[in-house]
Order: sequence, then C-alpha cells, then structure tokens
Amino acid sequence: MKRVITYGTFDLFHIGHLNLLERLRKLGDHLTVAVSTDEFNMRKEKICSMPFADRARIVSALRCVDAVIPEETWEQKVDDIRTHGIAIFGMGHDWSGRFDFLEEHCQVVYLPRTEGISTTSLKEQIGEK
Ligand code: C2G
Repeated sequence: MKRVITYGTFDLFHIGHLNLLERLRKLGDHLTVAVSTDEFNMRKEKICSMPFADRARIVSALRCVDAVIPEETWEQKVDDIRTHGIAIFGMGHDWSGRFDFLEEHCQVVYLPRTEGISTTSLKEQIGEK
C-alpha cells in the first residue's frame, strides 16, 4: 500500500484544499492529513476562523482522506513518515523546496496550487479580518 501524507491548516475549507487532497490521494492508496492544531497555528502566526476540532472533522469526512493526525510541531514530519510508513510527502507548490530535506525518507512532491482562492481571500470577501 502506497501511503501519502500532507500537512496544513485547512481553515474555511475550500476548493483549493479539496483539489490538492484529491490529487494527492490519487498518487497512492492511502492519504493521511496532518491538520495544524490551534496551538501550532499560533506558532505559524496564522489566525484561524475555525477551531482544530472542526477543521480536523471536516477533513476526516472527505472520501479522499483515510486518516487525520494533529500537526503540533514543524519537526514531527520525519517521525510521522517513519511511523506511518509514508512513501510520498506532498504539498502545494507555494511550499516548493521547503521540505526537500525529507527526500532521504520518502518521495517529495509539490503540486500546483489552485489559483484564485485562498482562506485569506475568502475572509476578505466576507469581511472577516
Ligand atoms: N493550497 C492549494 N491551493 C490553494 C490554497 C491552498 O493547493 N488555493 C494548498 C497549500 O499549498 C497547502 C494546503 O493546501 O499544501 C493547505 O494549505 P493551508 O491550509 O494554507 O496550510 P499551510 O498554512 O500552508 O500549512 O507544515 C506545513 C504547514 O502546516 C502548511
């Protein structure tokens, strides 16, 4: 079984998130998504509209997602890859190059982002700062 993993906040879940997760799932037979906890988002200096429990539950309800784990630190990725027997680590290409160090543990892929949508733009559209 070829296992894939990705990491993210997935706040105000939108089509860009879904496109990425569905494409990552098609690269293998199993997709694990590490959803950033509220505490980790504070370290990422990301203000979230939705609490971790809601973000994790929405992601885990998707047909293309097989498992959800919490993302609590920047440093957990190597352990996660080993623990979960990951063959492919994937992210959107806005992270291109940032995780190449994982190549000694698994294949690393960066997929094109979905243009024209982001959590930030959604917040601006609905007037939430
Ligand atoms: N994404 C995308 N297209 C968009 C918006 C986001 O493909 N229009 C992708 C991003 O490239 C990322 C994933 O969706 O791979 C999740 O995006 P965020 O929720 O913004 O996650 P981020 O804050 O980038 O956290 O350790 C890694 C971090 O936790 C990533």
